[in-house]
Order: sequence, then C-alpha cells, then structure tokens
Amino acid sequence: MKAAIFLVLILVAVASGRETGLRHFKGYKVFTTLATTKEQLDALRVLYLGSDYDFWTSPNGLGATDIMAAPEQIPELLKMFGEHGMEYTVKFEDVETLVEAERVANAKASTGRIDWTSYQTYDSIVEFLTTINSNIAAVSVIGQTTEGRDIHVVKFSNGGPPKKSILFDSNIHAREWIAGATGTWVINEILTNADSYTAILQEVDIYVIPMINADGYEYSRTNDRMWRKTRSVNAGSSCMGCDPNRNFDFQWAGESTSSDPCSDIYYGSAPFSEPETQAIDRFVREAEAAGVQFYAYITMHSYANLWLIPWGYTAGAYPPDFPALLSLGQAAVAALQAVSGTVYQAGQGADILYGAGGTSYDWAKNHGIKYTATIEMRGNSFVLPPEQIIPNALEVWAALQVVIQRVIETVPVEEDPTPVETVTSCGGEIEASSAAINFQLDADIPAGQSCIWIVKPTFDNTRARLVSSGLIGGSGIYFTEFNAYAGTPGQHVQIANVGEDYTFNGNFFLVTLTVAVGANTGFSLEWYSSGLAGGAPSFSGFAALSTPTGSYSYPVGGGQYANSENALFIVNPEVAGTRTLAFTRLDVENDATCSYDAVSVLTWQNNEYTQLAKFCGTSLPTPFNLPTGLALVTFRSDSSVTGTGFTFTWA
Ligand code: 0X9
Ligand code: ZN
Repeated sequence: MKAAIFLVLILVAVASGRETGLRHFKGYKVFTTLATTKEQLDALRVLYLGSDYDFWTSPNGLGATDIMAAPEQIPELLKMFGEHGMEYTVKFEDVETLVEAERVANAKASTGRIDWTSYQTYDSIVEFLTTINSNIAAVSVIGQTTEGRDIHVVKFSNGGPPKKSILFDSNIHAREWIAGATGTWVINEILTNADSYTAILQEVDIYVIPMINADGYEYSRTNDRMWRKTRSVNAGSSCMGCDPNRNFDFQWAGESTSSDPCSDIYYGSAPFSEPETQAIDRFVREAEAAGVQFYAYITMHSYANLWLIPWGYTAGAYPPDFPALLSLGQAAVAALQAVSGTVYQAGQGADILYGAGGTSYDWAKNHGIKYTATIEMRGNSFVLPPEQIIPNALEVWAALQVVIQRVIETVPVEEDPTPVETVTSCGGEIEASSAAINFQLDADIPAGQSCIWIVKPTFDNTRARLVSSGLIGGSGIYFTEFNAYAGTPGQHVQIANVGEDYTFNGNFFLVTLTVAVGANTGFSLEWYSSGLAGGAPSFSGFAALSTPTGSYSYPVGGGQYANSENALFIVNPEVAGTRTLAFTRLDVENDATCSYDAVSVLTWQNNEYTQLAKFCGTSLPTPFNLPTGLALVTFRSDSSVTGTGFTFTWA
C-alpha cells in the first residue's frame, strides 16, 4: 500500500515536472520568424551566434526560423523583431505545456519495457541491446561518453568476410528523442522480421549505433528537455557540453558554429574533442582497417522533414557525385512519403537549410563514404508525441531500405579494356565510361587554336593517359575539374608526359587544348573510369559557340528561366584572336553576393580557367576582353525566384 502511494506520488511528480532539477518552460514561447532581407537575416545571425536564445532551427536565407524565448526575454526579442521590421508568428504559446503533454503521454504509454510506444531511458535501451540474442546480430561497445556510459553498435550480418557496409546512427543531438527511438526500432525490426531481410544480408552488413550522445540524452530526460549538446566540462566556463554535430574534423569551426562554450552550436575545444565523436571516427577507421568498406552513412536527427545531402558546410558546394546522392535522396523521400503521406524535401544541406561546419555527414562524405545523409525526421518540434514513434519509424525505414537497395546495386566496376568511344573533333561532350580523344594525329594545328572537350565519366575514378603527342613548345592539354552545380572550375592538371597515368576523382572535367605555336601535330589521349557510378549532371542549358562573332540569348525560346538550372555556354571561335564579350541584357534574381542565382564569366588564361566576374540582378557588367578568344559563361539558379535571363555578344 505504502509502496503504491509512493509510486503514485512519483508518477504525479514526474507528470507535473516537479522532479528535482527539472528545468521548467513555463511561459517560454517559440516564435517563427522569416527573414526576407539580408539585413534581417544578419540581425538573426547575430542573435544565433550569441548564446542567449535557444534556436530550434537556424536562420537561413530562404526559410523560417524557430526561436525559443524565456518569459523575461520575450519583450526584448519582440523589440528586435520590431526594429528590423520582421514578421513573426507564435508557434508554441507555452513550451511547458508541450513538454508536459509529452511527459504525461510517455508515462501513460510506458509499459516498463521497450516497445516503441514510449520514449525510453538509457538504461532501458541498454537492456534491450545487451539482451539481443540472434545469429544475425552482434552487439559491441565502441566507446564511452564523458560520464562513462557505453556507446553500443549493433552489427547485422549473416557471417563470412565483410560485405558492403552501411552505417546508421542516431541521437547525436540529445533532445531529438525520436532519432534514438527510430534507431532502436530499426534494430528490433531486423531482429523480429529477420526472414524478410535474409536477401539483404546476403549482400550487405548493416551497423546501427542507436544512441551516441547518451549523457546528453539522459540529461534531456532528467533535467532539461531542450538539451542538445554533450555533457563534457569546458575549461574556464560554467557552461557544459559541445555540439557533437559541429565537432567533426571536416570544415570544423566553419559556418553556424561558435567558439562560445555556452552556445548550443559550440564546436568544442578541438575537432573530435568529445569521446562520443571520437568513438564514431575510431569505429569507422578500425572497421576499415579490418576490411570493411562503408558505402552509406545515414545520421538521424529531428525535426523538419528533410533529407540533407553533402556538402552541408556552405551553400553552393557540391561533391562531384552530387547527382547520385540527390537521386538517392529523392527516391528515399518518395518511398517515405508512400507509407503515410508525410512530405519530405531532399537537397544539399546548406542550400535548403543552412551551412554548418563540422557535421558528421560531411565528415563521412569527405572520408570517402559514397552515400551520406542527415535525416531531419517528422514533426514541428523536438517534442514528438510517443504515439508517433512507430509511424515515423515505418516511414523512415522505408527510406533507409531504399538506401540499402541502392548500396546493393552499387557495384564497383573495373576499367574498360579499350576506350568505348573515340572523338576526333575539336571539342565536344563525351559522356561514357571511357574514351579516346584522337585529335589531328598527323596533321598541323594552327597556332592560337583551342579546343574544349567536356568529359563526363560514368564512374568516380578517372585515369587519363596520353598515348602519343605531337604538341610542341608551350602547347598543352589540361584536365580541369568542373563543378557543374556551382559553375566553378576546381583543380587543374597538365597531362604532359606520354605514357604517364593521371588520376582524378570526379565526374566532370573540362579537357582543354592550348596550341601556342604552329606546326604542332595533335595527340591521342585516352581516359578510363572505374569504381562506383557517380552520374554527371546534364546541363539545363548548353551551347558550344564557335562562330567568329555572334549573339546568344538565354533561355533560348525567351520567357523565364527555370529553378535549379545549371547551364554552360562555351565561347570558343574556331578562328583565334582577341575578342570582346559583352552582356546586352540581364535579368537574374538579385542578392548581394549572388549566392542564389548567378551568371559567371571565366576565361582561359595561362592555361587555367579564371573567373572574371560573377553577377546577378539587372545591371550590365562592363564588357570582358577575351585574350585567347575563349570564354565560359555559366549560369545557375536556386530553387525559387526566376528572371528572364540574359543575352551576350562576342566580336
Ligand atoms: O544543425 C544541425 O546539426 C542539424 N540540424 S538539427 O536541428 N538536428 O540540429 C542539421 C545539420 C545538417 N547540415 C546542414 N544544415 N548543413
Ligand atoms: Zn540534430
């Protein structure tokens, strides 16, 4: 009887949030505001980079931002909105009500064991993991948190040598409870319906780390529902923890990060300063040292219904195989949506959300894992009612199975024995697994001539080799990596030595020939790609303009250009000579840094591409001198607001 009363008292205390040390959110509100000008966005960013407010989502150029404010902060925040003319809505009138409702629902649904109808304690999760008894699953500990909690990984395999491997993780962020619940649900799903997954496990090994930030998770349960970070001690500060998703070593301390230990986006005292991030890094390296090859890494977060793909560190930056990642993301969210109609958006993390340095999915991509993504799971806050754990898990699992399937289909391919295509013209677009460029093998090439071949290899690794060459003096052939989405060239390398191998990672190159003096004869260049399919983008607009003078207008039939364009126009007159490139019409979405839509002009000088200008808006740039007569005009547009394009002339 006494015990029963005591239990009731505890339940009441827990349900009303009166547990010792529990942070209250009485009168806390969440505001949603939309920055529509750069000035407003800058003002939000100042607040965001300070540590006073809890930003539930980060400010970005396009979308809404959710900010939580304590009662005493509200007048100040509203004043700031007012001063900057920012409109806002109240998303949650009282966060305590939200948190309290979750607490009650969770206590009510709790059956005393893990069954995905309520959120679990760390101990309950460990109990579930450590009692797994299955011939397809092995549980091990990959490290300990700051406070000494074990971090577990479950490996699913049907035995034998390592197969193509996939890694899922969750709860890097403490308050994103749905992430960990989904991680353990996935583990349970494979265990209980093992028969349905035998075919998959013939092809791949699956690793799941369901609870990375266990200290933060427990703290968010027992003390502060809105805790995001780890629980490490910061020297010289009373604020604890660092944002583990800013603590990875790729683009560490970059955008949306803070050096302030009190900030929710504190990047830590050094890359991998946290035992939790170290554990993931070490786990991946040790597995690789033992022969494991990871093909996919998907990290689970909440909220916002997003499938984010690299790069996430800054807008407009894309890995060379971005098209392959985007097509997987789109297929994954389509499968997710088919389950119960939940709508997700897939895209580059910084383009559709905000740039963030030191994140785990960028780190994994940079490390060489082909398919990486961050899932921001369903909901409009970190508080997702426990009855949504299973519906969310079902749809996320549908998406994850698309990833698994894509990895199964992704088979490394060897080089072709001989080039499958041969091109003999001065320039052209070559989309193939391999090719030979045999240009003017035994014939003269006039001085001053240049040619550009657009090379789109099918697979990620390309080996180029000069088979023969009659080029003399300052003439040469150059491989330039080209980022079709950003419209910018990257590394460039001269292919100078006959018989030598030049290797590249990427799916898009400009191969440029410079003829410095007359009485050259041509060359034979072969390239072969191998490895995994990348998928070079096809242009939304393309033209190779070779007349001595001319005019070109885009879009070609008039009207507005489309969203998400990536166009390339090559101005390369057959007859060499200096020329002028002039824009006579310009109507492109305007912003101060032209980071949404932009036209760029590049010239070929000193055997490399140099960007002369990047512009947007409606003011015409001053005309450009083309020293060799050769120029590239690139155009990209983002996912909203279009214009009527541009016209340029060359003469
Ligand atoms: O900011 C984060 O770490 C992630 N969002 S969350 O609300 N779960 O904290 C997003 C990281 C994904 N990458 C980029 N936004 N670039
Ligand atoms: Zn997160």
